[in-house]
Amino acid sequence: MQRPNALHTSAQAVFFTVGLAMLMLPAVASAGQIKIEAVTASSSFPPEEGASYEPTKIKDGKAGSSWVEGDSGSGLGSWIELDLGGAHTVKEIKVWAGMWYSAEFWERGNRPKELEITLADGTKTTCALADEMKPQTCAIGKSTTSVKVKVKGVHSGTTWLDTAISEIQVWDDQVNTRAPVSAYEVSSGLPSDADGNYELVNTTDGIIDTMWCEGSKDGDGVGEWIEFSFDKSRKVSKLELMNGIGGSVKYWMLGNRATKATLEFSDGTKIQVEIKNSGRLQTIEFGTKATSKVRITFDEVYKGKEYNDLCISEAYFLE
Ligand SMILES: [Ca+2]
Ligand SMILES: [Ca+2]
Repeated sequence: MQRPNALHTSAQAVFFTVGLAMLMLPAVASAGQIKIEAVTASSSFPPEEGASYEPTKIKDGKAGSSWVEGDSGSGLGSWIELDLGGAHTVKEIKVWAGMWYSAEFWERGNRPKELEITLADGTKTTCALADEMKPQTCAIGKSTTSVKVKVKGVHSGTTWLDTAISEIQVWDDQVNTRAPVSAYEVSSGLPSDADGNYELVNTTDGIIDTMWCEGSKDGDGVGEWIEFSFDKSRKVSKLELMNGIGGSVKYWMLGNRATKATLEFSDGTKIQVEIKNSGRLQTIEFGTKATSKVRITFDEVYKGKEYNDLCISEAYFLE
């Protein structure tokens, strides 16, 4: 199983992934997430072999694309500044540190270890980042029109001296209409491979090229289920879903997509819904339900051209 950001060192494969980026959706924003209007950086690594590392890669909604600094040395002192297009109360930023193109690339390049965060009024804070291939949060708690992130320490990669950040999300203190998920359960899951993991939590990260994939050996996804438990009973009425392998048209075509599913709520009631065989984020309305969890059992799939695994890239229940 390969993801759209799978590790292919051939220039052609890299070019293909990057070239398709323009055809795909922008980042999956939601209430609570602040749109980054523009980005500037101290430097960027020059494009090579068809792949590019410019500052906007930090806000394209894909973990598989990265901003990589192009300063001489290890990247200490390099910075990227996010323009929020106006004043927002920023609660926190979420950082995908390092090159998430694949687990191997992540190991090979430098990952920030400490970030100095400077707001528009000059306020500075520092944020320590663990050396883990997981999104990490830096608390802010202030109103600002921009967030500047400077690399003050690095976890050294095994091959490249340059420091990368794959994605940054900026969150405000507003109520998010997407019901918060406190626990995830699945009928099966594809094991982690060189490209990363396929855990259900990937469907609620706002990143289009991370996903859950079922892991049944011979099955095509029919009968498999995913379950989202909320922190408390929530009144939900819509499911926002990105079907299949997100992030690239080519890989989307290769994997299975769902076309019909049954939603089961905590009172035991069930509703069957149709799911569009589309790579865009779709909204499925099912009437208002007060529930503390929803299980989605897939009843029907459309088979992809190569991988007989059903994948879902994003899934949110809206209040
Ligand atoms: Ca990115
Ligand atoms: Ca995702």
